[in-house]
Parts: sequence; structure tokens; C-alpha cells
Amino acid sequence: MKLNYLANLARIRTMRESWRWFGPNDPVTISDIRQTGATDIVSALHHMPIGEIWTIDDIRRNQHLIESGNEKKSPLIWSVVESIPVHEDIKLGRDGCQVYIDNWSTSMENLAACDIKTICYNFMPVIDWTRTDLAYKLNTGAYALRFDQTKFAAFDLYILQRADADADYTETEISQAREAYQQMSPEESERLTNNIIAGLPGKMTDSYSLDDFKNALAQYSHIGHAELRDNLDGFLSHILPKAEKLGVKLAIHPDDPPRDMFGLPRIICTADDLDRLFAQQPSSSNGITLCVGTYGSRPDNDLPAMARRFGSRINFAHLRGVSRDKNEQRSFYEANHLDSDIDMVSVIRELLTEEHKREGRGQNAQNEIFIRPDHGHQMMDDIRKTVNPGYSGIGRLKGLAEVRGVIRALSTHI
Ligand code: DNO
Repeated sequence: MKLNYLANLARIRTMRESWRWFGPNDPVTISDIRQTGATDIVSALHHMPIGEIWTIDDIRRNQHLIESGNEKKSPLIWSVVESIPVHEDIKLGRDGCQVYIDNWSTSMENLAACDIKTICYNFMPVIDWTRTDLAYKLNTGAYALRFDQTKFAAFDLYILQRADADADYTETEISQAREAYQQMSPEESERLTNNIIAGLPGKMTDSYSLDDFKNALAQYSHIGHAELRDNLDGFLSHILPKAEKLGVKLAIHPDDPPRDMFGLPRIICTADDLDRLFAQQPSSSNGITLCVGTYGSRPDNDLPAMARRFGSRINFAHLRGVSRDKNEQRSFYEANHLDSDIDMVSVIRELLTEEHKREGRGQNAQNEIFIRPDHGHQMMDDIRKTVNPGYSGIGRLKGLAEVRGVIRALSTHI
């Protein structure tokens, strides 16, 4: 019995456990992160203006903040960038956007020179990830993030008063949104507005006032799905050949929530979108962030099947899940990592199987899939602290511990 256990121990497969760190102002410090047992850091130069070059010096400074304690303690390595923001001019395909593409490419080259070779990015126009509630109280007393379709419509129709917005909603949706809006206090309406247009932590787009936001939306009036796809394609045609040479793996993050919003096209939402992306750009450096929670907030995305089908393209994974409302499948709250609408255990089995295949092909560490817990609940001591919404320490620690348990349990059976 004992012998078997020890023999199994030697076969235990782990995954590269990473943790997002927002830099020196993050209330969850590097030494906090070290205690979680994570080995890899996901970070970015959040202070840099969108579109500017990340110099080697800038990158080394952040790397030093992360890695300087490594000699004496369990090492932490800055392995993943989340994200280099893509300038709006690139998404808009504007004349003159080439300078921003070149800058992005130089930042990538500089990161590679510092040995950071997994780069997440997204191609969402105007807004990054979006939620309506940042403190949705669960039955346990902890708080989760939530997206409420009716509140979102109330913002779009009655606060923003976007021209033609009513064409995007049914009569019933409009009357529910009106009622929700009428019941909102001025503070609630201001909070909703801030949540949506001031942006959430880690956003790769600007913060806006209502007028700026309307202007930003207006820039896209001539951009539909086809045009946005062409602009992504144009961007990738420049970036991927260099990424391949440098051994850099890109990891496009899906649009969150994964559907059109405010009349803006969103093009990384479903398995079909990914098929299209890889048909256009087959480069081996063209990969994805499997954000399980984002893709899983659509009932027509089958996550274990997507993890299997796009296995070889997955360079990074966010292992959280959502629980969708029974009667309004576009509304959801962020559930415990293992208790959502998504079969997380099967997703993890697919990721382990993929890593096993890569090993069989003799691919090196550079080809491992970095996983991270995502959007933890605000719970226990973190309720009394100021935290980055979704990025509290204890909630993510719980998520990581749960996911780690699943990896261990499955690892000797792959
Ligand atoms: C939210 C995240 C996003 C994501 C960017 C990727 O928690 O999933 O901030 O990092 O959209 O570019």
C-alpha cells in the first residue's frame, strides 16, 4: 500500500500555478503570494500609457520587484504578461496605427529579452471586462462579482441614453430595464456607471466620462465584425512572425461577457470565433487564454470540449466559473471555482492531458500551460480591506487550493 503511494507520488503531475499581481500598489503583496504556493507571477506594466514601448529597463524593474527575494525564499518568476494593451487605433484600423503595432512588437521583443514569453492580450473595442455589481452578497456572507443583464440595459438605455439602443432590446427587456432604473438611488446609478465606464482592475482600455464614452463608441460606427476581424488579422500578421522567432506564445483573452455590447462588435466569444482565428493565422505562436469563466458565461460554449479542441493553442488558463441565472442566461455571478455551471474537473483533465501530450512530443517548459485562480470572492478579513474587485487574497487562495486539489487528484490518472 505504502509503496504504491510513494510510487504514485513520483508520478504526480503539477501545473504551473500563477497569480496575478498588479504591481507595488497591489494590497496582495509578493510575500503574500509566495505563501500561496504559486510559483509564477502574472503581471504587467500597469502604469505605462497605452501604446507606449515597454523598455527593457522598465521590464527589469518590475521583474526585480517580483524576483529579488528568490535567493533566500521559494522562487517566484514573472512568467506571464497580462496584458500588453492594444491601442484603439489598431482595433479601428486607423491610418497611422502602424506605429502602435510596431511599439507592441518592440515591447514583446523586450519582454522576450527578459525571458518573459507568454503574453496575454485582448481585442475588445472601447471596454474591457464588464460587471454591474462588485459586491453581490452570497448566502455564505462572502461577496462575488455579478453581471446583471437588466441593470446593464438600464445603464445603456436610461443613463447613457445611447442612440438606437432600444433596437438591441425587446419590449419586455426595455420595460424591465426602465423599472430597474426607476428603482435605483442616485448613488446606485452612479456606482453602476462607474463600474461600467471607469473600468475594473486590469482593464486594458481607458476610463471614460459619459460623454467621452459616447465619443469612443461613435468611432466604431463603421466597424462591424468583419472589419474588426480584419484589423485583428492585420495586427497578428505583423506580430506573429516575430513572436515565432522569439519563441513567444500569445494568448488572446476572450471578450467578457462574450457577446456584442453597446452596439460594438466582439469577435472572440465562441469556438467558431477561435476556428476562424486559427484558420486566418495558423502560426504556432497564435494561442489563447482559456478564460473558463468568460467562455462559460455563454450556455452554448461547452468548456471541456473547447479545452480538448483547442488544447494545443492554450498557453494560459483562468480557472474560474460562473453561475448563470435560470431565466436570464446572460446574467451571472462568479461562483466558487468548482461549483459553477462549468464542469471544471473535466476542463482540468483536458489541460493535464494536453500537457502530457506536449511532454510526449518532447516540448520544453516553455510549452507548459500557466493556470491561475481568477476573481476570488471577497471573504473573511478581505471584507474589511480595500481590495481590487475580484482580486482579493483569501478568495483567490481558496480558488487556487481547490483547483490544486483537483490537479493532484487527477494527475496520476492521466
Ligand atoms: C479580468 C481579466 C481582464 C483581462 C484582460 C486581458 O479579470 O480577465 O482584465 O486580464 O482583459 O487582456
